[in-house]
Amino acid sequence: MTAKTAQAPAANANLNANLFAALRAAFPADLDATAIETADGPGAPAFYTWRDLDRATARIANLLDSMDLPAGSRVAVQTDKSVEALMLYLAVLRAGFVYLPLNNAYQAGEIEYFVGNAEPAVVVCTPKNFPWISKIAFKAGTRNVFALGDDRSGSLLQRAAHHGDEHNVAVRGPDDLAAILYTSGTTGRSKGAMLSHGNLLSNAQTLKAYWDWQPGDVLLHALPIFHVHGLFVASHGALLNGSKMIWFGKYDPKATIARLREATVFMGVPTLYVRMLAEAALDTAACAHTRLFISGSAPLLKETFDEWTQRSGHVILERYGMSETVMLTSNPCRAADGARVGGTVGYALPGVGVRVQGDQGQALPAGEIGGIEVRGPNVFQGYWRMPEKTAEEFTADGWFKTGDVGRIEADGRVTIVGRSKDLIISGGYNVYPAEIEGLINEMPGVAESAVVGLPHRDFGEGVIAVVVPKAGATLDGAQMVAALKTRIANFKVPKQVFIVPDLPRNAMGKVQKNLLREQHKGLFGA
Ligand code: MLC
Ligand code: AMP
Repeated sequence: MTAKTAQAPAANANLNANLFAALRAAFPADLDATAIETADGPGAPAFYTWRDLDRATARIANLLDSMDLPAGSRVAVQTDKSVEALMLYLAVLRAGFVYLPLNNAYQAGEIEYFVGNAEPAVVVCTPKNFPWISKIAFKAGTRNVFALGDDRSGSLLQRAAHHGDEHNVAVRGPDDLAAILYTSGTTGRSKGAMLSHGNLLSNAQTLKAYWDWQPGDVLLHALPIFHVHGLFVASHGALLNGSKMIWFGKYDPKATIARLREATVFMGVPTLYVRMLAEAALDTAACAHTRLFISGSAPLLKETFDEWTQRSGHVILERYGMSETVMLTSNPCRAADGARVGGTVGYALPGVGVRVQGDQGQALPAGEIGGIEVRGPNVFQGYWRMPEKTAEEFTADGWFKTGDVGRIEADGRVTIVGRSKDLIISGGYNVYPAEIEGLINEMPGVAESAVVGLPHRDFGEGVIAVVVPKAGATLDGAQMVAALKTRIANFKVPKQVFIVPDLPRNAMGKVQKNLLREQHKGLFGA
């Protein structure tokens, strides 16, 4: 990490690898044009100009600078989605600190872990959650806790208003940290994936070119901004192109379809597409203005891909990425680069290496299935304060093991066929069975449990738990669900709990989760 140099000498501006400097340089010449128009939430429609983005991020960056934080300080943020929350992210980059976004579904136990592990110098939360989050933060040694509501309320903006609206972007090198994204592991607690300014900027620039961002493009932004897809892929894409965003605080399929008539680019997890397809209003006329529909974060079912083609007249571009690497592969955007093929995630992005290795780490021929490994300027700097975990996830020759399983055809096209990591992806959010099983196993009367994902019409996969009571104990599945809701983010909570006398095991004593998935596969009607 470079020393704190918030006041960059103007002569060095071109040498600054700070991501914000590149985003700011892409603002259009007309700073009074609309950068973001809100489509829902308090005060909608609200219009934010590029000048508003510049000034508000300057004020917040000046506030951060005024606190004399050590270089590399983390700013942990759990707020609702709002334009001001995006400004806060940009301001943290601008001031050269490290942004740590937290899903707003996380409960106290989860927040306690993240704050304890990352030791942020600053925590920002909603006014509603301030009483309990500030307690957790102060206990962990964080001295600065601010509130930010989705209606511009809270101490963050009040304090920032006392600061100037000009700010020299902090000079940062490409390897300096820009963000930490917590991502769970198959064993143990969540790990913080450290992403640098260079990781994020190189990926954003690659996607700008590969997805053929055009002058006049307008992005409909309907994803949460706590994860890679909404925060980086979508926001950076629009900002780096100087493109306007139509901004939804909450996803609503009807309202989204109505606003597609003004948007040229849309990005969503598969559930967003499934929900739009359930609306009669989704037709070729509604989609006529949009040039590019992108899907990722979870597998897009072939039937969703086909139905979308038929109903909208557009072929979805599916791409593949992860928190540790941002985007890795993509189906082509331009017809000249090839066809978009449903069920595949396309080709390695320019500058990104993707290979498939066998169990013994041997190279596999085209078409054979193995572990997907990647390298490139987009691959993260390691897990926060976990050098051993980081080392485990890289091969001796420097490739990152994604934990995804797939194959690469002779022409380079990648298909994901499964995961070696025990991971469920529900509505685009990751759920690690080990975390949920750990909590269930601690409950009174529980002998053991297995958490699996089942095909789910809406979420792709839906979480269930199969639980064995201790001898003589009586368990109530509904009560267990209610108890879990107070402890973990709601999307991780099993939709149903089955109480059984024992779990199926193989000869080695390992729980046969595939049998549980088979037994319950029709539960969610998929
Ligand atoms: C909400 N619920 C979910 C859920 N989301 N259940 C399972 N899986 C989910 N993803 C449940 C809640 O627990 C709640 O149940 C009920 O649905 C209503 O909650 P809600 O918050 O009102 O739901 P809704 O707004 O409808 O949210 C659904 C959604 C949301 C699909 C819009 O999940 C979403 O925005 N997903 C996108 C995730 C995303 O951005 N992923 C990108 C990760 S980045 P109850 O019982 O509690 O009332 C990444 C890398 C990459 O993966 O490649 O991009
Ligand atoms: P996260 O850790 O939340 O960033 O999730 C990353 C994981 O999401 C990847 O390792 C994949 O398992 C999965 N993923 C992302 N995009 C796709 C896709 N297009 N198809 C299948 N899985 C995907």
